Amino acid sequence: MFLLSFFLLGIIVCVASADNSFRCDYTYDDDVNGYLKYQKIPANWHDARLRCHLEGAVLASPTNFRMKNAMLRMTRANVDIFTGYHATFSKEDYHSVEGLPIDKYTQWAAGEPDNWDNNEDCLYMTSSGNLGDMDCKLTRPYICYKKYNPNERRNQCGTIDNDYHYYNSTGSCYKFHKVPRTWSRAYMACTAEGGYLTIINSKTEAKAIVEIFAQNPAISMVGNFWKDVAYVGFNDWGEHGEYLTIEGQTLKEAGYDLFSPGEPNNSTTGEYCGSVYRTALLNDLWCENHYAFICEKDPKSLVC
Ligand SMILES: [Ca+2]
Ligand SMILES: [Ca+2]
Ligand SMILES: [Ca+2]
Repeated sequence: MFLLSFFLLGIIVCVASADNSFRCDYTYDDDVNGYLKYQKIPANWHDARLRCHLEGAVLASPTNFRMKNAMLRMTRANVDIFTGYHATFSKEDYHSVEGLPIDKYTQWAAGEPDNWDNNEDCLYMTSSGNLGDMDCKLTRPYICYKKYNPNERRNQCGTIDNDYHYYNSTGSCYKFHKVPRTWSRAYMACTAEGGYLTIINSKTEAKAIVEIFAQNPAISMVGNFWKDVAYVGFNDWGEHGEYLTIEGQTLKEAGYDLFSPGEPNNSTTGEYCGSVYRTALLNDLWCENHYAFICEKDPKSLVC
């Protein structure tokens, strides 16, 4: 009996971990050979696409009968959701974000598609499974989809993203993002990955930052942006002077407040966002410009 219980428990644990091998906020659905997540907070289409992408998934589209039904199982009554079908690249040429054309069995909602005011390039799906076109700037809930890949496993940082590396010296994992973003989008990217914009808590952690930069020389980054600086997790809320971490502590309270000489200088037009130089010395920076950034992640936290 004991052995049987143990065996059954083993099966349950196995199934649970298989279900959660991507992220614990996604649900495995055998019908679609992958994981789905209902994003209940409405977003405009471009933000919806980006959030799914940053979570390691894609904005889901009803590309076949099974996918449509799986999506409808998650959709609430009388709520329209955004799909990944769009014509934002070329008017009327609707494709999913994976590049698939609209399923030939698609049923349209009454009067749709009508490209009203010549301003409707994104497709929604009603809770009865019919599609319509709408303004991409409006907001709707949406679903993200991640296809199952047997070669992907969570690493010691609790994510399938192998750009996260564990540092013994700090007990944290870090990812240096070479694709530059604004501070706000950098914040979004780190959060979507289950981490946060790095908070430097000690001189030891500052040393880790120097090492991380060293592994990401300017020449390894593509694009025309300043490559000797990266956004991290502090900000002064558009005031000037009192910097707080994204957890609300002063830099001193957080454990590290060494600015580069002459910084913070609130350079012309205003610098309100936190960054760090290759030296690990801090700097204030223009929030709206695009720079590299460093995410930090607690290895014990699974991506949720
Ligand atoms: Ca319409
Ligand atoms: Ca830290
Ligand atoms: Ca500055």
